[in-house]
Amino acid sequence: MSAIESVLHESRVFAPSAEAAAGAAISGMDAYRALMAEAERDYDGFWAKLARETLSWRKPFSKVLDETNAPFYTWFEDGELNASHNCLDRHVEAGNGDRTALIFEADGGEVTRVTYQDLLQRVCRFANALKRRGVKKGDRVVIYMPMSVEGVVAMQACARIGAPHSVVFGGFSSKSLNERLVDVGAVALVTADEQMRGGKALPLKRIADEALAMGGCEAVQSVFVYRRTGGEVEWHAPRDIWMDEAAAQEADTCAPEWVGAEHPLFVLYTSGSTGKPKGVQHSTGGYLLWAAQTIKWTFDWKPSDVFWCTADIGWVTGHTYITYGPLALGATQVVFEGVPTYPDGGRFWNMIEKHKVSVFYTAPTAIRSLIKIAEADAKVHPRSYDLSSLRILGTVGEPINPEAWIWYHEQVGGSRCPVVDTWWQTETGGHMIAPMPGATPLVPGSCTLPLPGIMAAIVDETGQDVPNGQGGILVVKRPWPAMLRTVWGDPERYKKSYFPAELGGKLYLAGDGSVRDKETGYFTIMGRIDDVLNVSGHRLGTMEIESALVSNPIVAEAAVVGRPDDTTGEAVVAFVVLKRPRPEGEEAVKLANELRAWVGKEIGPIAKPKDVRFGDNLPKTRSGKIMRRLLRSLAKGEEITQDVSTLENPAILEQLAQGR
Ligand code: 6R9
Repeated sequence: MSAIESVLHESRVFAPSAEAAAGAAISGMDAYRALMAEAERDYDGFWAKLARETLSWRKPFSKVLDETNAPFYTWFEDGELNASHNCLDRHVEAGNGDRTALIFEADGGEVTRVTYQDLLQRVCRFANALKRRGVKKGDRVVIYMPMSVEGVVAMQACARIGAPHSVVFGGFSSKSLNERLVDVGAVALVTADEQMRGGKALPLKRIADEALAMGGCEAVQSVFVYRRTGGEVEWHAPRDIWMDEAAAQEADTCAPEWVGAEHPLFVLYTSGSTGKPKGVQHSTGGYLLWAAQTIKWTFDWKPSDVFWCTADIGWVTGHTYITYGPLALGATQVVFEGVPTYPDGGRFWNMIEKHKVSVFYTAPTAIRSLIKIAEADAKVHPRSYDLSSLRILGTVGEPINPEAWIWYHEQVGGSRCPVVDTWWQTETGGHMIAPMPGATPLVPGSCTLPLPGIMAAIVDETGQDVPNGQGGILVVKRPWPAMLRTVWGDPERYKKSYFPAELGGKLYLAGDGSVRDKETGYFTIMGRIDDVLNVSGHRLGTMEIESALVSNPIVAEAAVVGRPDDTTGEAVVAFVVLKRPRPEGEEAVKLANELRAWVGKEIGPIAKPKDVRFGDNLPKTRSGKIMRRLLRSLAKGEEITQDVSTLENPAILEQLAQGR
């Protein structure tokens, strides 16, 4: 049975325990339905109330949703606020300055605690340092940093002065970093000397120097460098400046820059179905509201919780569920520099025990890899640790197979903690379809129901609703506050990608396929319907990888598809035609490795194909179109049962099926 089939046949239901329901803010399905009904009755009123309760506004808004320039929607437009003020000052002002904001654990295990008061001062110092270097409201700052207190400080400092940040994941190559610096028009870059992961140092500053030297980003006047390891770096004075030295000269107060609710808080690049990544632009007010609100609902968050989201700040999950959401609520959270398997596969469980984590949020790919390790070695099995502090478990980034869900529930959560499977995207800003732990009965493999106010639905290719039980295209029918506002510098692409005319121009197209259960209406996500792969929860465009491959001088043509993978969810398979005769044997192995390294260098190690197969050609129709569905079957090792009569060169299938 395929993973999807096993999800669709899943009949186990886990109702909230009486205890979980009793202590929850949203308790029981009637409470959920009442919120949903409230949103349907008075959409503006519903959101306005949440925005007033959850955020602190410098100038109150009088308008809620404005649809006049659809699909360029605005929310709370005449309101003014500052994200960093909401995340820091207001907690300090309320007397909670001594509360721990961050429990930072480094790769090697050292722990640093930062209170809200400390964090505010550090953010102010760095905000002043940015200003001293001429960075002002509206300027873009790229952040290319390891997981660190400094990374959070850099993001919050940008928010404080109204300079939208664009965080680039530390695993991306110099070329990817260069493309993002150029596209977003950065005036400053914040990086580190090196990054530590699993005991290994990676030269971030060197990659950043390379990216800057590639050109097109001459507007970058300042490079702030966080001294993480003390490793050697090349220095370009006066452009380069140590982050600690810059901050030391500055005052520890900095008045927040009040911005309109629609002011861009950040731009985050993500893969789409064409070659070039899209700069997803988020607002300040609507985004921050949802970052905080979803933590209250999906994780039933309480002030006594110790929250831990294992994502990297380079992805949207790290933005919403590390830098913004938890801090907006005044939460205490763990921030982790390292990897789940270092020094051993018990690292997560050890940290949960040590820091008494109560809400734990991670990716299915991490769970799947830790299952394998734990089942092979009792010492690092979750049962060897005291995980009794856990209350709620969450997953994000990709579908979770019921087997992994059950293991997570039983072995990590002691059959006591609800597992919330959260479906959302870079573009949606925060959770969209997810259970509420005190209300929603859980079904492994299903993200259950839309959160209150989210009008998710499944439609066919013409935008018509399909009945439950019938698969289709996942859409959102009404705008919501945390939705992306545009694609940076490319409003046309925003319209075309997310509000396509074929669906009527009014439905938000998520890019995922989905089906709702006949009886419960629960959603199950069936994966992307476009040319986007999901490898270990990371989005990768097949076209992006293809263009990286064909930029290699020995490659004539390449086609990339995904293949289901037990650990990473999907794996990248590349079919390659060289400008020289098709290699075989050792030569093929050698060239495949070279091409993998090439892709690692062009995009980043996450994009490296797991499998590279060489052919004399690719399967094409007579009109020259590559038949990707055939390649997908070949990648899976399936027998070709499809109609191949339109194929120009059927013999090629046998060659490509053999692999290398
Ligand atoms: C938050 C994040 C978004 C894509 C999305 C979908 C997949 C995310 C999921 C899930 C099944 C879940 N996805 N959560 N699929 N179940 N709970 O991951 O953002 O990196 O933009 O990826 O990830 O395919 O469209 P992003």
